[in-house]
Amino acid sequence: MKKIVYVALSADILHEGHINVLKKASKFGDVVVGLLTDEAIATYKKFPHLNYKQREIVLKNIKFVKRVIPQRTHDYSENLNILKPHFVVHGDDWKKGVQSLVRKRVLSTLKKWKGKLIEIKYTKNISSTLIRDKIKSLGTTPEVRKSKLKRLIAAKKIVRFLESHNSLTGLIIEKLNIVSKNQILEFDGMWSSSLTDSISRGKPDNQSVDYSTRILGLNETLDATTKPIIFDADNGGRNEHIRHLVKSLERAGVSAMVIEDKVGLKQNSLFKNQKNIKQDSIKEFCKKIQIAKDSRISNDFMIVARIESFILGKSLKDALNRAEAYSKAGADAILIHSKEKTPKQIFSFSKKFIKSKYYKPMIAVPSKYSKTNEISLIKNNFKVVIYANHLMRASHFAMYKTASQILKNGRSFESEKNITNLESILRLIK
Ligand code: SPV
Ligand code: MG
Repeated sequence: MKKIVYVALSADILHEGHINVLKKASKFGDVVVGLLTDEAIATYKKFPHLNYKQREIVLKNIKFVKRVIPQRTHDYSENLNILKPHFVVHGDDWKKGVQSLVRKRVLSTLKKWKGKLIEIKYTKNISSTLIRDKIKSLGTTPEVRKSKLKRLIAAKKIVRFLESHNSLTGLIIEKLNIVSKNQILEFDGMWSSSLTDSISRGKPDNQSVDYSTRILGLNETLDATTKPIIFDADNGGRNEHIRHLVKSLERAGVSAMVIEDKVGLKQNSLFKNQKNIKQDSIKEFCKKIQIAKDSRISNDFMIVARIESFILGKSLKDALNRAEAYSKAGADAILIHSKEKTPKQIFSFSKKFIKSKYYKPMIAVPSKYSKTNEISLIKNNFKVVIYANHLMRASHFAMYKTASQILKNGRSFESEKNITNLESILRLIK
């Protein structure tokens, strides 16, 4: 009987380095590839371009591969304990960094049946990360970008969006990543906020800035980025206009449109006084959701219903009734908003809604209850978190401070330590 050789791969971008590993592995026996699922990859590195099925097809057709099985965690133990392979083969580039702990676990697991780890010399000057960066610089297509949000929701414990109001903020979201506890942390996409789109144009958040103007601005961000976008569409406007809005957003490659159940002249939901603001009737808002849903070209485009019951002082029961009705009408996700300092309202909602037969993924916007962290949102079954205005607030704070300092000192020297240095700004966009 031939020996079993286990190789774990993401196989999102295959290159000669992978073929080298697989070829050498096949010399030791039958190669079983543990193909990392989207979920497994999302826990420690950048989300794959291709989904599991697509990656599986490619691998199954490589002559050095005997079998492909899913590896559902970054850790190999589960598959190793089932397969008990004679060998595990990996490139020798995983001794340091986010993979080193996984390597240690592989070694200790293999010990149980005297399996061996074979490490193959890393192929120089080639890596998926290098290729990925090159591909990123080429950009993306609207279809690929649009489909990302659904995939992220299916694969990640929580999907993290941050507000963007221009290309520069988009680029920060696109590029920033930090390593913490053996994981690469990054934002998954951009929230196109009505509040910050308005403020950046010196207008109030009451639909003074129309959709066309906002989408024109968004186009610049689309040019500079590849991550998915959730568009804040206020209440979606008149029913007669929704079809055109959906069309424009889809064509641009936006992944989701959030519509809120308010009518009449809107104001921002975080204002204390919401006295003159009216909520739509369930019936009318469901009609709006249906129109939006019927206008879609692709199932990848998500219609998110945003419930303002808590903002307007209404009850949990009202919010739940609406959530079920909106879900039945076709909403793909529910954004439950609150302007309380604690997450009590939204957690009381999620506790009930998760049990509903009309359950849909829930989105939280912790602007006021900002002490609430992602771990507790996950525990309370939220799938998406939107940090809705923070890059705008950060830049306003820094700009105000710098402008005041220059006035006060009659020169700019004192502000140098608070601002990005010239060298970095010049090199920011290569
Ligand atoms: C926005 O960012 O414009 C929003 C969220 O709609 S909130 O400001 O809380 O209304
Ligand atoms: Mg808004």
